Amino acid sequence: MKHFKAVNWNTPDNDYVEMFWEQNLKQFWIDTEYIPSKDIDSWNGLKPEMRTAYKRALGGLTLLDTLQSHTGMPKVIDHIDSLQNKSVLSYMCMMETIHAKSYSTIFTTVASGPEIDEIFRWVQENEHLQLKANVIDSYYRKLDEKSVSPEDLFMALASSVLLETFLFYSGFFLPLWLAGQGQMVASCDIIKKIIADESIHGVFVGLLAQEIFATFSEKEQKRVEKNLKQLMYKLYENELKYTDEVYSEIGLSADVKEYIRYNGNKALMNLGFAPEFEVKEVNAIVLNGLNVETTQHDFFSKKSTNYEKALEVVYLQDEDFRF
Ligand code: MN3
Ligand code: MN3
Repeated sequence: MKHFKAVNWNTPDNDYVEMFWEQNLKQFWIDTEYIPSKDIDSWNGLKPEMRTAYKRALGGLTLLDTLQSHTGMPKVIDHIDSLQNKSVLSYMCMMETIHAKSYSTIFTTVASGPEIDEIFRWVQENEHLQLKANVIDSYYRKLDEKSVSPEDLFMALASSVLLETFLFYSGFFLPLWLAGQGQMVASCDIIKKIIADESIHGVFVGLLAQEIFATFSEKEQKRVEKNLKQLMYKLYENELKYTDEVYSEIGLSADVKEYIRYNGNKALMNLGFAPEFEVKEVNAIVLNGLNVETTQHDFFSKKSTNYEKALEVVYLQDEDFRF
C-alpha cells in the first residue's frame, strides 16, 4: 500500500514557497465586488468597431483562462513534488476560475444576450485563438501519459509561462489602452487584478521550470532551449495574425505587436533565459493604463478605487433580528 504524506507547513520546503503563498493570499479578489456598470456611459460612447475589438479581446482572454483553470494548473499540480508548492498552485488554479468568470461579469454589464452568444461563437471559431489553445493544451496533455519525463514537465511548465506572461497580452492591451485614456476604467480595474495575478503566477511557475532545467545536462539544456524557442516563435507568428484580426480595424496592430514582444521577453526572463525580441517603445497610454497609482491600491483599506462593496464588514448579532 502507498504511504500518503500530509502537507506540513511547519518547516518550509524551500526558501520561496511561503512568500508566494502569502503574496497570492494578499492579492485575493472576487469579480462581483467590482462595479463595471460605472462604464456603461463610456461603453455607449465607443465606436462600434472599438466595441467589437474589446469584446473579442476579452473573449480570447476568457478562453485562455478557461484552459488554464481546467487543464493547465490541475495537470501541473499532479507532477510537482513539494506539497507546499502544490498548495500554491492549487490556490492559483482557484484564481484562474475567477479570472475566467470575471470577463463574463463585464460582458453581462455592457453587452446584450445575443451579443454575448456571438462573442463565444467567435471564440470557438477563430482559428488563431484555437491554435493557441491547441498548442498549449498539447503540452499539458503530455502530462496525462504513463511515463512523463522531466523534459515533458519542463515544457508543460514553460507552456504555462508562455500562456500567462506572453499570450495574454494581445488581449490585455485594449482594456489598458482605453483605461489609459479614461475609458472603461472600472472594467480595467478587474483586468489589472488579473494582470497582477498573472505576473506572480508567471514568476512562480517559471521558478519551478528553472529548477527542473537545472537538473539537465549541458547537452539536454541546449536541446530543450531550442525546443522552447521553436515553440515560442510558432506562437509568436500566430499572435501576429491574431493581432491583425482583432486590432487592424482600430489601427492598433503595430502597437499591440510591440507589446507582445515586450512581454515575450518577460516570459523568457521568468524561465531564466535572455530576452529574444528587440523592443523599441511600449505604447505610453498602455503603460499609463497599467500604472496602479492612477487608482488607489491599498490592501489594508481598499483593494482599489472601484473595489468598494466589501469594505465595511459588519457581523450580524442575535439582536439584529429582534425587531
Ligand atoms: Mn488567469
Ligand atoms: Mn494564471
